[in-house]
Amino acid sequence: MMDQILSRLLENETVSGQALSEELGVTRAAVWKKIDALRDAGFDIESCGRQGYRLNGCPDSLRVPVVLHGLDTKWAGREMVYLESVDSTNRYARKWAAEGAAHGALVLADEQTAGRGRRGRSWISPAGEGIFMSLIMRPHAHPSEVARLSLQTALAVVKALHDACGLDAQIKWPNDIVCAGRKICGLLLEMNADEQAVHDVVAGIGINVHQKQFDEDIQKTASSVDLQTGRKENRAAIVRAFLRAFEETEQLGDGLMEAYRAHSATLGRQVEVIGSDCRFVGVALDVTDSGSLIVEDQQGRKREVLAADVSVRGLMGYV
Ligand code: BT5
Repeated sequence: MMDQILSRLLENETVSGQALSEELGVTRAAVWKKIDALRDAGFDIESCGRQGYRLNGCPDSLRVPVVLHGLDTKWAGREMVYLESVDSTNRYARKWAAEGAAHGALVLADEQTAGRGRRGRSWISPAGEGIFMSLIMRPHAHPSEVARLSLQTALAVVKALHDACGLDAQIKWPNDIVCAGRKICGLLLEMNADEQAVHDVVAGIGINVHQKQFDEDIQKTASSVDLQTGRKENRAAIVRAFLRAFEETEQLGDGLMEAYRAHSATLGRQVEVIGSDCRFVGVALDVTDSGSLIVEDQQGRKREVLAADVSVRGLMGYV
């Protein structure tokens, strides 16, 4: 009911308590209680006598009506769930996908208590500080084509940060978004497929937005959007920009690889490839359509490196 009241307040200049109570089939006292709860959550709601209520200001909230307000996408985020706290939005989204969530459904959380990184690593997800979201897709694709979605997701995040915050971020292969040499976002794509077909893909995106400091182990490698722009950015605006950018990057067709290369922090750099059974230094030359990195080693051999297998470190630091 809180979200229904919130969307009326976002859509109209003033909303009468009477109209709300009739529409929602509850007492005016019940409406008043919810208005109070919204005020407690930071929404600036003015009571204007008989006219009812007016919304004068929104906090930095990821509640569904706030994110939907001004969203102009066709399919991305047209269905959305917001959770104040969840173990992992990817875990939640995979379950929702298995239960039949639509293509484009989005899970958003204000906090994750067990945010997941790749290969059993964790993603630090403090309440109110970041964007933790998972986009569910049902692509008509062969499992081998899913890598493209990973490149597309990375590009959409870069575009969103540019459009919403004017930030120039880059993609550190395979799945980090970096700015000034530090990680501001990590991506985790998980798919549910058999040999012939992909049933669903969940693209998990964790963006550091408001953090001013980080846990000791990531202090030297992590940053946040606010630290980079020097302003307090708006999380809902970034989510909307991401959903819009995701649909736009879908239209790129063959241009996707070119756009990806243009925003790569890895290509043309000396890198150290660290795998479970190999370790070598070389120059990153290209990323293939299937998402592998082509590295020329010191013997001049071109080696194809799969994202799932290795970590890549720049010789001069993290990127
Ligand atoms: C990633 O893994 O970068 C993927 C992170 C994906 C997180 C999103 S949040 C929404 C969705 N739901 C989930 O449960 N997950 C996704 P990886 O490349 O393995 O990087 C993990 C490593 O990054 C950790 O081992 C830390 O060293 C570092 N790290 C952890 N939290 C960080 C943070 N908030 N900012 C920067 N670095 C972090």
